[in-house]
Amino acid sequence: MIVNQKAKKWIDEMAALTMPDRIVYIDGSEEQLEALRREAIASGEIIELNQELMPGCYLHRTALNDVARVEHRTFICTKNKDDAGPTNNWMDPEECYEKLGKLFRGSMRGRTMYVIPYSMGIVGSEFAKIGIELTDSIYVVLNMAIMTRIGDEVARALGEDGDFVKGLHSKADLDEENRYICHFPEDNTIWSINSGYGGNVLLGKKCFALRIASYLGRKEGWMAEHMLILGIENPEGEVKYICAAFPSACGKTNLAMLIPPEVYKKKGYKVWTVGDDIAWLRVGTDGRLWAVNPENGFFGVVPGTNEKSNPNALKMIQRDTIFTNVVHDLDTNTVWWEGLNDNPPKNAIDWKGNPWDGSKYDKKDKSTYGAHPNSRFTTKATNCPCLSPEFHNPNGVPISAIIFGGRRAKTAPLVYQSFGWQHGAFVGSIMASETTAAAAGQVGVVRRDPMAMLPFCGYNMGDYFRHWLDMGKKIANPPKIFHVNWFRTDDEGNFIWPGFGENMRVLMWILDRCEGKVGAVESPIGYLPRPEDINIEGLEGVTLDTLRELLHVDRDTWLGEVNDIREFYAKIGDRVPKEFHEELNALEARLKA
Ligand code: OXD
Ligand code: MN
Repeated sequence: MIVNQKAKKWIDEMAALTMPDRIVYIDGSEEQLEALRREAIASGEIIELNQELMPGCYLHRTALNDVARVEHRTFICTKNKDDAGPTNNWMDPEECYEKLGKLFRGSMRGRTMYVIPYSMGIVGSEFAKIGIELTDSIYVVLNMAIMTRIGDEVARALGEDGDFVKGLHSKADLDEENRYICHFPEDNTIWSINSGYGGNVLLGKKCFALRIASYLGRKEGWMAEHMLILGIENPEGEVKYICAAFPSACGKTNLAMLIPPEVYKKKGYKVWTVGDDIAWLRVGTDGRLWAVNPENGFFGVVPGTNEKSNPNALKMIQRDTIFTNVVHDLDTNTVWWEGLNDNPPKNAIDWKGNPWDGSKYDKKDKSTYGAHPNSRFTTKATNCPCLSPEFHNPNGVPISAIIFGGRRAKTAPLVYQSFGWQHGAFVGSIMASETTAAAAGQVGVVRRDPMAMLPFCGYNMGDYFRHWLDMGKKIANPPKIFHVNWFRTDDEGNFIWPGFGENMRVLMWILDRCEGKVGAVESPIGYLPRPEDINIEGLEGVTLDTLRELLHVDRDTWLGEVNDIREFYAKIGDRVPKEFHEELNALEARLKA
């Protein structure tokens, strides 16, 4: 039960606006969730899958026009336009409340409003933050129950006068033209209307844990980042932790759950997953940077998940999982997606709800695909076979290395190390990647995506860069900062590096660098590994020559990058720290030397 006075008043106001028939408070109990599942099955909102083969698994299909985050309809509403900055869409807060208020008015008529108290981070821990989401979607309730900690224990932690993020969501009528995902960082508020896609409506995730939290982090002296967190345990049982930022759908979940190659496994190395998408970082009393994963589950991209790419993920989605927009195999009442195996079902329904015959599926012809490229699983963190025991530690884990990465066919080498925190922050700021299906729009275009935060930074990107530099000054023992690129291709467009579990070989070089155990070659862009320092034992098809190719830095291509970055900085404007311009000039000078 909610006893918080501000919350009660706000819920009353939002109910008066949206006019639901009923208000149901979500207590977090299994009985209540089960009753909601039954209701959603009866209405067709979710389909119950084969409970013998896949216990606790369900399938949901979104509307056809509602399959990804909508960045062009996502707004940061600050009083001063410059505080949102040129990389965000902006609306004046009053204008936005008024405009969306009209859309929300009566939008829950005939429906139930669910009140979900949720915590990002371990309930009641020093670093956790509380939100309340009001929604008219059972799908949202069921997903929030997986992705966050919800219910009575959160309402108790909120108490009578605690602060919380106010999240209002209505599917309304899923009208694309009136779809808005709006953030009001100055009053801890999120309004989302006319969507049912996870990234737009599970308000704890991108909206709160990144956009609102990045704003709060700057105010309060910590950081909210689009990063996975993993631990590598050596044969002596010591674990070192790494955070890595990649743009959406570039393999964060796969890297977070990787299985070490045989050479490492037999020596006793293990990999532990702490998080796959979001890290909240703060400076510990020991002067190191500590990370927690504020989420409680994984909302991952399904296509491409298989026994080779991510066996841990495949295992964890066999039970207690909600699938969205994958193929429904009618013979077995299970699910299928592109990249799972070579046996697509013949008697099936595709993500659009149409009959689908897998014998007509042709890998080379996307029009024959049955699952949406951004189809998703939602599953509890505790389902993950390699979940770190530290996942439950409210203090989080100390970070040895930060990795930035993107999907680049040519420019970026397999790995390089920055010269220090300031240069490392600069390396993060110039990140670029070829776009994927996680956001609506054209796929395969290169776009600058600083720290993988372009769609998720809740304030001016220039101020965000400054915050990175300020944080660096507060960390006595800062993590070392690296950049990786698993996606370099040869002239025929084939990936040169095998990726997946083999990426551990690169992580090992990174950790060796952190511990001063291995040398490096200084290049204009940073420290590069000597090819012989990347362990390729037991790796077929990769030779020292392959590594030389993967580590090659082409000066002309990079001088082209410099020009592109200069234009990008100009777009962000005069809040880009002068230190970053100096780093860019220094990079150019080194390339020309
Ligand atoms: C995600 C995304 O869902 O980045 O994690 O789009
Ligand atoms: Mn993400």
